[in-house]
Amino acid sequence: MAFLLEMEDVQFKPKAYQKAAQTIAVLATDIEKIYQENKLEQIPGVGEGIAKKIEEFIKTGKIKEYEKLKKQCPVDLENLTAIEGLGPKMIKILFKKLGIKNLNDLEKKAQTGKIRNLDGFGEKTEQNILKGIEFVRKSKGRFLLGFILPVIKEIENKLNKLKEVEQISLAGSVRRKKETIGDADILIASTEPKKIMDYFVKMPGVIKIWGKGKTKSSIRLSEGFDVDLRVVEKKSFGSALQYFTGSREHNILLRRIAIEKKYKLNEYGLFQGKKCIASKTEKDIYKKLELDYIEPELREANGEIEAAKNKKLPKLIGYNEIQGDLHCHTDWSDGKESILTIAKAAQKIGRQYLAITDHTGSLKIAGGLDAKKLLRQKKEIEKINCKLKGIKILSGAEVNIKSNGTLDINDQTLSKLDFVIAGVHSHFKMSKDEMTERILRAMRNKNVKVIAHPTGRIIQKREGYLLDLEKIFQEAVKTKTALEINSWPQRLDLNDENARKAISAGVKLSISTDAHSIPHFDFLKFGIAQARRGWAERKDVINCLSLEKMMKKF
Ligand code: DGT
Ligand code: CA
Ligand code: CA
Repeated sequence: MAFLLEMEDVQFKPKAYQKAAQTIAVLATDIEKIYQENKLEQIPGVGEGIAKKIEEFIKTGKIKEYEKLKKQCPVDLENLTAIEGLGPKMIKILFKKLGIKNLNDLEKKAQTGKIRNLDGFGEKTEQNILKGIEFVRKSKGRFLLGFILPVIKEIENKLNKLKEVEQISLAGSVRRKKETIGDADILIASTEPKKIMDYFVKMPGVIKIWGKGKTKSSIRLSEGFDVDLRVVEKKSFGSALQYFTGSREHNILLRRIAIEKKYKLNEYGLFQGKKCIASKTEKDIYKKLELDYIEPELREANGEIEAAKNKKLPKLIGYNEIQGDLHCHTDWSDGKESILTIAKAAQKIGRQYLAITDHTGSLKIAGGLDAKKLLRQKKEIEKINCKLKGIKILSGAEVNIKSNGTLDINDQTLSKLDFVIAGVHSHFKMSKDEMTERILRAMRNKNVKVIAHPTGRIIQKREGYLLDLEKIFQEAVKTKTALEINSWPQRLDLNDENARKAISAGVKLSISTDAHSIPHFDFLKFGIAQARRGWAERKDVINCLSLEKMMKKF
């Protein structure tokens, strides 16, 4: 509705629908239940008008106004709006002037140079559209780990309650914690596979059964992704887990090592002739191959087998080693909760410290703070620190790096804050040299302790800006600026590969959540997973340190 109304140039309503949609999407309770209790209008952002629409949808499965609007502009909104920089108003112009309804139409018109002549488009926009199409196509069919993991964990829990299940584990790319997932894989050990498969294919949420057998079944969930389930005997659980965790490339290298030793390795075990010499646990298998145990996050055929052979594997940072969070927002800018509320939540999950880093001045949509407000916030934080025990709240800011590399808050103010991070939030399309210079300059500001989401990429949405990362790493070491691994499932920036390069250049990382509300603290595990995939150890991460040590070093 928001998109369609915006196309019709309706004022205010699109924003209202968008806000309501965002709230509804993350409701903990089923909206039908809320409707039955007559409490729709208690949902934040849902007024009388939108409540009526929700009621209409629950009763009839349709919304008349939506159908009507859709007829006026029958385009594939979902895919067209997925293209970075293409908003509803532009999509309407493309439809009215060129009859573009979907990605294929769009591609054809862009390739033949038809778009550049439209008012307000130009050749550059046309090029960007073509890039955007390619990007959307490439990411099709894969899903964010952050989207899959909660759903698949719930299924794992349900299956685990069946009495026939002796052992269970997630496998495949979900277990390796890749940022995007093709399908989810689950492995079970049991002597009664049939009962498990019967249950699996009939679970609520299953919309398609691709196959059902004794050892393997495959389904699609209403969320749109597929789940493969394999059931094996307990005695080969370890070898099956190793096999189905992958990656394929890692397995190929591992089998090669087995062959060198005159063994045979498959999902049933490691064999010497006909004799099985390891199969119960993964550890047994790696050990018999004279390798140190390799954590799933490292199994990408990126040198981990060589390192395991030479006892040179990193001792990966653990999922419980982060002491403090160095990036979060409150209702002073675009966050949801007050400082006190979010601070208490951080304390409850065991954080020793939390930096409040609200947006600043020039980021108007995010309700950015100016210098005066920042200092007022600092005072407020001092008061809160007196009230709270066991956690220290740091006053900070997420300042904007302007296109010339200066910051949008003066140095004098910044020097009064405890912890300043800086990020690029505008003018993404600069040349590589300019963008690199821009960030280098920000790092040279001695108040800046961390560069937030350093490459600016959004998974499946936009590529990072052009950047000479080598130079960024060198300057980060020189100026003692940490680089962030932002834990948002769509960001995970730095990514695994860049984190690994950064670490080997001697750069320190900050793994933080960028929480805009309390549930976002849960994202931390995705940031840590990405760091582990980047071979990060505890010592590489500044917020594994106690507050005193961290502040002394940075
Ligand atoms: P995905 O689903 O695209 O995110 O990636 P994976 O790694 O989960 O791949 P998937 O689901 O096709 O298979 C899960 C694992 O099972 C894979 O990592 C390795 C193993 N595997 C599956 N099929 C084969 C195969 O044909 N050959 C080998 N060597 N391994 C396989
Ligand atoms: Ca998979
Ligand atoms: Ca699979």
